Amino acid sequence: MAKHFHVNTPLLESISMSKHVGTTVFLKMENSQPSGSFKIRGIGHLCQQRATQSKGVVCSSGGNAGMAAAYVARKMGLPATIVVPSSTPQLVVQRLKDQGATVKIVGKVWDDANGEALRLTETEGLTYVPPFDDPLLWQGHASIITEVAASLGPVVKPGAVLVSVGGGGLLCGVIQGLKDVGWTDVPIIAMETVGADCLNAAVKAGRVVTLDDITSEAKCLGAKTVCKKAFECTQSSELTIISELVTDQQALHAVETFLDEERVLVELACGASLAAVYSGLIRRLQDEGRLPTVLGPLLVIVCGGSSIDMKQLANLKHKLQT
Ligand code: PLV
Repeated sequence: MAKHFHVNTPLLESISMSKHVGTTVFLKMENSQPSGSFKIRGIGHLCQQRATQSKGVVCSSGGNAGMAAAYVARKMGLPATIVVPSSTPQLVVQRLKDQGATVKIVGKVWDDANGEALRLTETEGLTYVPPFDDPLLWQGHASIITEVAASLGPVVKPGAVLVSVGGGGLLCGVIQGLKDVGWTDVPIIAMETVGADCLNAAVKAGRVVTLDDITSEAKCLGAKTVCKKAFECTQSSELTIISELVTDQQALHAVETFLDEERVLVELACGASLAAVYSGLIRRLQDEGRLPTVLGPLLVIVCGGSSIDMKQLANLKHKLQT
């Protein structure tokens, strides 16, 4: 079997983003993974550890974890069942089917779909592939940071890392990676959209809370409850994690600006991170003294995502303007 399923993605310097933020910006292009997002790192690793003897995998997903599970299962010669909520766009359902997966649409949000995936694990004896809450996923995602460290070399260290947060798996992986390479003094800016803000709500409440509903259009950030580990990391003094929100409109504007300036189309979940650059949030954090005024290179994890094409972009524009 292959050593791993993900590829070593490009680390690109963005001149236009650097102009926006006033410091060098490096983009870790996870959109160029074979499954369209970073998810393949953790899910590939988890399946290699857990699914080699499996009769098939089942994954609950907002879309991208499912894309990764379907891709990995196909490469491993295993059947994949992907359970998605009804909010998942048809284009993702089709892309999952094109990967050879069986798709089940259950419930309104990811939490509902997850209930069905857990049920199938029990009744069908399938291997459960969680989208964000498992140490094996975090270990796999941590390779993002080890690759960045290898690309930057020993003398360059990021001033901060920008990540999007859904259920918190990517965040936990980035934390793990920063620890692995000894960059624990690098602050993380954890971005969510208003209405898919389970980490921010937990930070404000001082405990893990469950959102009533997901009202953001960034459905791939739409877990109602953040994983315990991600919340605990925000409470620990080992690393600095700054939890921030943008609106769907800001995330959409970021997706469009990124398309114009970098010629790359990513979904709204990723736009949440990019918006921190384009909306002036980084500069505000510097003004507030929460980030240093003289900031080292900003590392943006371009998490990617398959829930987007020109038609979907137009739909989102229409929805978010009214
Ligand atoms: N998406 C998960 C969870 O959805 C999924 O099933 O695909 N950026 C993109 C493009 C994503 O797809 C996701 C997660 C994230 C960021 C956030 O990652 P997380 O969940 O590990 O914090 C409900």
